[in-house]
Amino acid sequence: REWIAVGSLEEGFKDRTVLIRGRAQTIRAVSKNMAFVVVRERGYTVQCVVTASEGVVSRQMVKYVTGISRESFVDIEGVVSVPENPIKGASQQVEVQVRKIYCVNRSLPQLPFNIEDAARSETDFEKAEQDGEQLVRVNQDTRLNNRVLDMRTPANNAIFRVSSQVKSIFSQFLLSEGFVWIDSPKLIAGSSEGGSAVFKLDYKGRPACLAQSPQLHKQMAICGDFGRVFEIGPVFRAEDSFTHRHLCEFTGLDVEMEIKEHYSEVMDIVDRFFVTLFDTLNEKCKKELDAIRRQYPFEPLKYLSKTLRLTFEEGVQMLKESGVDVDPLGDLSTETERKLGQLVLEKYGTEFYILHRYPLAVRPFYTMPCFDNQAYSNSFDVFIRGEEIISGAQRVHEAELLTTRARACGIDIKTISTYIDSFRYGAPPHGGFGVGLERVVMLFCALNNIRKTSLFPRDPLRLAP
Ligand code: ATP
Ligand code: AMO
Repeated sequence: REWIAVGSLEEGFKDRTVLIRGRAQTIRAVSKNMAFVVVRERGYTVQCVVTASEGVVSRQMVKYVTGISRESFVDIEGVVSVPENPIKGASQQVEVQVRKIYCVNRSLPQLPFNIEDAARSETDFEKAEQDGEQLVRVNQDTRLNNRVLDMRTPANNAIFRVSSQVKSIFSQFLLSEGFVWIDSPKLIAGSSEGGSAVFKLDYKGRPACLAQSPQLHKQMAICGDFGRVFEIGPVFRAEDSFTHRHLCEFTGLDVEMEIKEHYSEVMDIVDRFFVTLFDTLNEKCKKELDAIRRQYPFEPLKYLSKTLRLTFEEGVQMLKESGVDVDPLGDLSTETERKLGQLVLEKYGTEFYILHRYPLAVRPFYTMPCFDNQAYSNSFDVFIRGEEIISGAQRVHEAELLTTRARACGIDIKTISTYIDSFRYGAPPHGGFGVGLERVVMLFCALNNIRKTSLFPRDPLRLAP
């Protein structure tokens, strides 16, 4: 007798007595003497057969089993067998002949939706339509209102395992490159990115807000001589409209580092980190990516071993040549970013690239202007499948210029005075970038909505669960 994970049950266990714990996903009575229970654990399923037989399993036991509600937790002791025909409706190709079954914890009998329904792919729906079958669709709001149930589908469970790997690879990579892991405050006096998208709150009688990014404090850590820092933490944005890629709270992966000569040193880190990330995910998360792909089919991301870098001007030129009219000193709209992504894919064969030297006017106040042309800046955005996942730049490290730039961008200097003062005692040239974790996972897996990659998404209407 040994506890075995459902996902590892295979032919090698034939005739062995095993103990499994999982959820009763479906319970089906065939007769008074026989019932099937599909048990699910961490997205893997196995069919368990309860057959009444003298001295082994009683008829009452079969009846008891049919009374267990779906999603209840059960412990099963049984013998592994290998059926002749392939098993439909379970991931494991062996069965467990039940000897004992114990209901550890019961679910309410009425579920908001069945997990199998929430786990279906578009292909399942198309096939059912052809076969004249009616399948239940579970819409996004129902899923998110019952997120705990929704997380139980194999694809969703896999998404957050991938997300966990991204954070792990990010921290391991940066620690090995000599970065120090910091935590900056989330309660701050003013906006850190400029603009109005801040959540205001009362801090013991004083106005305060939730940090829009760790921007100011990660730079202050550089002034504190850490050389290279990173952070993984929540970022709050009071977004006031709905898109497939904006949340009001997301996880920021932030980096800040001294620069010796050029902001390309920051892009080098982006380049090496992301190539490592994609390689490692493809290698270590095969099972998870397959589980996601079964419900949401996607092509593996195309990326180069050395990340393509284009200047903003080159991007504008490519767009113009393809007939898209863009302001050479303005920002790119979501639509033009997508178009440029397509053009880059056609020309360079990559869906991951860096666009740098953005016009200064469209970047935050702390961005360093280009030395050779003040209309541009030492900044960059990074794209996956035509959508932004990173903003980064060299920063202004001189207090007077910083003050002038902040004023020009309409920032109330009083709210950032301690930040500006930290540059008055000598500051090294530095730069960094911020990555949106949920966007990286969404776009790596070509998912269509950021709510799929946020465990408990916060958007303008959603504050629960
Ligand atoms: P960043 O914060 O670095 O700018 P982002 O992806 O939010 O990252 P924005 O520059 O804010 O990019 O926006 C790019 C485009 O996305 C805008 O031109 C606009 O079309 C669209 N957009 C941004 N925010 C919203 C929003 N809250 N609602 C609708 N559309 C938005
Ligand atoms: P930015 O505002 O571009 O830059 O944010 C960095 C990255 O965070 C993600 N992101 C979002 N993800 C989900 N919902 C949102 N509302 C949202 N807004 C942004 C994106 C984006 O690329 N301080 C700078 C970074 C830096 O220069 O170091 C900053 O915050 O993936």
